[in-house]
Formats: sequence, structure tokens, C-alpha cells
Amino acid sequence: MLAWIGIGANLGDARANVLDAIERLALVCGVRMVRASSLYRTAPIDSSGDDYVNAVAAIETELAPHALLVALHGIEQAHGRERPYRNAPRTLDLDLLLYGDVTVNDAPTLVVPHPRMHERAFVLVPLAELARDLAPELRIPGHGPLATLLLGVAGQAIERLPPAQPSDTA
Ligand code: PH2
Ligand code: MG
Ligand code: MG
Repeated sequence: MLAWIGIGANLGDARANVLDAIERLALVCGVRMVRASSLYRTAPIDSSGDDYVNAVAAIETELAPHALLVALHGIEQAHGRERPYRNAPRTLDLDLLLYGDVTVNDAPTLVVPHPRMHERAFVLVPLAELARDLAPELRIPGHGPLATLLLGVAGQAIERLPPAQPSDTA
């Protein structure tokens, strides 16, 4: 199954956390990394704290949605994710955005497509970067074509970060 994972961080070294999450995701048993998007700097939406670093990864997976969610939570925990309140600043957030065109309604544990993804540039813009090559006709079940949804988030601030240079040893 082709699944899409949203990655976000706005605590600690957010950029390093997102890059590490991509590496760890690629190492999960039953997951093959297809491609990760560029990193983006985004203003917090319904959330406080610093700007976020966001990205999206496309994976091929044999894991069922709930098993994949458990693996995502494991990676969040490796980064010391705490959940003091809803949408609190976080070291790392991994969201199962899309699982093929399957819908899952097991609230509050797991809802796919991820609620509100269709109205957030920090999800749709990196998703579109990958979908251009991997799934040009991508639709978000219940919400329509990605290309149309993108028009609705054109006003949200998002800046693509340049790729890390080999000299950026941190
Ligand atoms: N995640 C949220 C709430 N708000 N804002 C930005 N810019 N990026 C996020 O990843 C994000 C957010 C809830 O998970
Ligand atoms: Mg999230
Ligand atoms: Mg989350």
C-alpha cells in the first residue's frame, strides 16, 4: 500500500528531528521509503511556539493502518514527545495522512485521511511536491483532488528550505 506520512516539529532542533524521523521511518520493518519531500518552514496553525519544520514522506508498506500508527508513535517517543495539551509545541509529530484511498474512522485513535489535512498548506504543499511525480491525480478521499485543495491554502505562509549542504555539519 502507498501511504503518506506528515512530519512536523517546532521544539529543539526541529530540522534535525524531521530528518532523523525520515531516516527512522525508512528503517521500520514492513516500510519502504519511496521518497521524502523537501523541508518547509511554516507558521504554527492552531498551535503556539516557534515556526514549524514540516515535510511529507511517501512510503510503501505492508503494515495495516493501526500497526503503522504504532510505529509512528514509537518514532515520536524516541524523540521524547510529550503531549501536555492539544497541539502543544512538539519535538516530533508523525501523522498518517493517507493510506491508499482507504478511509479509517476509529476516532480518537486513528482517522484517515488525517482530519484537517485538506485545509493546511504545511501538509498539502509538501504532499504536492511528491505527488507531482508519484501520484499526479492524487485525491483526498472525501475532499477531492489535491490540485483543487491547494488553491484554498494559497494564503498560508510556507517557505521551502534549501537542502542541507555537506558543509553543514551540526
Ligand atoms: N501541527 C499541528 C498544529 N499546527 N502548524 C504547523 N505549521 N505545522 C504543523 O505540523 C502543525 C501545526 C498539529 O499536529
Ligand atoms: Mg499533526
Ligand atoms: Mg499527530
